[in-house]
Order: sequence, then structure tokens, then C-alpha cells
Amino acid sequence: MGRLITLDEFILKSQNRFPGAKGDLSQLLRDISLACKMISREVNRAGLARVLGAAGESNVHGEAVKKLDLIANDLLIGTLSRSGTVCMIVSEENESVIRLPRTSATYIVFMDPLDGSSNTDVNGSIGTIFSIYQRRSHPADVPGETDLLRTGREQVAAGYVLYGTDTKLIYTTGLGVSEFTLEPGIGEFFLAQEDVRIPRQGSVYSANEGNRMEWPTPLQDFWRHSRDVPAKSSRYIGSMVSDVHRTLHIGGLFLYPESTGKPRGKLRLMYEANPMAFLVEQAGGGASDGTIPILDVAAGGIHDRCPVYLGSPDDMATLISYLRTR
Ligand code: P6P
Repeated sequence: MGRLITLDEFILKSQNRFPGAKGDLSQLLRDISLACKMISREVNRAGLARVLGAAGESNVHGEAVKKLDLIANDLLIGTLSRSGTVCMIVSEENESVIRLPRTSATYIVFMDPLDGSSNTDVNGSIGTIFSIYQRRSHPADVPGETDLLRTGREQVAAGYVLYGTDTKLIYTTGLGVSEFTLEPGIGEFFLAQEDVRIPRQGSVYSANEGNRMEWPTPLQDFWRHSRDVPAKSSRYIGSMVSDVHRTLHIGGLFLYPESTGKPRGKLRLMYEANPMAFLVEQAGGGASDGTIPILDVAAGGIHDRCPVYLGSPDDMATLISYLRTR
């Protein structure tokens, strides 16, 4: 078996496929991976810190144990601020857009710094989700709303880092989906799979069935149908990165649909639905808001929510045929 390829080598090799590339996107992807290595370290020692913190509300260094969400947010914002390739950041943790000093920089990053963080209390896996756009405005202008309210189709890159038994980084720039595993002893991400493809159909359906009675009727009918199909089983971790990662690898469906209590669902369009939809489509799957592809949904605001139906192409075809009857 040949030498393992590092993320940096892979990014550089991919950049060479874009003749006009200046290397800014490569630099940005490397910076995101650096921040996520630091988040991985914090997540993996959080248990100890939290145990110590629980005693006196402070950790071994005497610092107040900050919530992991804020630690992850601070690490990403700090790293991206020094990158020089980003002019604005939209984070789930910040109501307003974060404007960076380099107003002429090319890229805008939407992110959920630590998605599913309530799972840390039960040692569940959690993740960072990112979505990258090239600015529309001229570099000499101050970037603004026209750079922010985009459809997912315009993403130049998207991905997630899953802090599980392994720390995995999965991303796409539109040339397929690649997966990397962090070797913590070296601090490098190594290529684990160059072209992740979602199975045409899968045996697992994933949704919070506690909301089932509030779903649209056709979806309730579909869910009952899927229970009648003996090969289908239900898995739901309650952490989108984990549930989508499993769906990418073994197929099936992941849903966070609209409901009477949540008319646009719970998940955010710009930094949860869109990046995951880009990845799933690039892996050969489908991602819909129940009516149109998620990547075509217009953004009304940077924190808009969007119903999410995504997964294997054959399962999505069956699901959409049910939803069309409503
Ligand atoms: P519920 C985590 O809080 C999250 O944002 C996603 O990671 C996850 O898919 C969803 O919410 C879980 O929501 O309502 O099922 O607990």
C-alpha cells in the first residue's frame, strides 16, 4: 500500500485541477482543518475538564469551563480571522454577521461550530459543519447582503468534521466527496476514502419519531410504509453530523421535516442543510426540502430554517413520490 496522503497534499493536488486557482481556497480549507484539530483536542478532554469543572466550576488551570460551543466558535473565528482569505463569517453562535478586517478577502464562511453539542453530556458524537461561498461583490467594495443570501447551489466548498471514535473530516469542492481521518499522535488528517458514494438505497431511516404525529400526513403514511418493509430499521443519534455521516456510508434516509410546531423544521439552511445537501448530492444522493432540492432554496435570512429530507437516491425517489400526494 502506498504512503498515506495528507489533507494538505490532497488539497494541493486538487487545486492543480483549477488552472486559475490562486491558492486562497486551499489556504482556507487548511485553516478550517487546523481549527478543527484544536476543537478535537478540546472535545476529547472535555470529559475530564467537565468532571473537574463540576467540582468547583473551574478546570485544572483554574479557568472557568466555558461551554464547548463557545470554545469551538472562538477557535474557528480566531483561525479564520488570521487566514486572510475570509471577509465575513456567519456562525450559529452569533446573531449578527462577523465582519473580518480584510474586507477585500474572497470568501464567506457559514458554520455551525459544534453541532449536536447537547450530546457531549452523554458522550455522544458531535461535529463542526462549514459552507464556503465566493463573494459576489467587488473586492474593493465592503461586502454585504448580496454576498450572504445565496442558494446552496453557489457553494464552492462544504464539509464537516465528526468528533467521534475517530476525528473525521469530510468535504467537497464539487469534484466528489473525500474523507480524512485524524492521526492525533502526528496531528495530521490522512486520506481515508477519495470518492465517497452513497449506496443507491439503504436499510436505515433516521428521524426524531417523537415528532411523528406533527408531521405532514403523507410523511406519516410513508413512515408507516417504511415500518412495513422488514428490511428497514430506525437509527437516530440526534446529532446531524453523525446521522448524515452514517447515511452517507450505509445509505437510507435522514429527515428533519417540517411539523405543526416547527413549520420550517429545526435545522438551519445556510450552515446545516446546504452543506449537507451539497455533500449528499456530490456522493450521488438526493436532498430536498420536501418540495424542491435544498440547494435551490432561496435564503431570506442568514439563520433561516429549512426542512431536510436527504439520503440514498432510490429511497428519496420513494419518499418524494409519497410527499407529492399531499
Ligand atoms: P431534536 C442538534 O441540536 C441538532 O441541531 C442537529 O444536530 C440534530 O440533527 C437535531 O438538532 C436534533 O434535534 O429535535 O431531534 O433533538
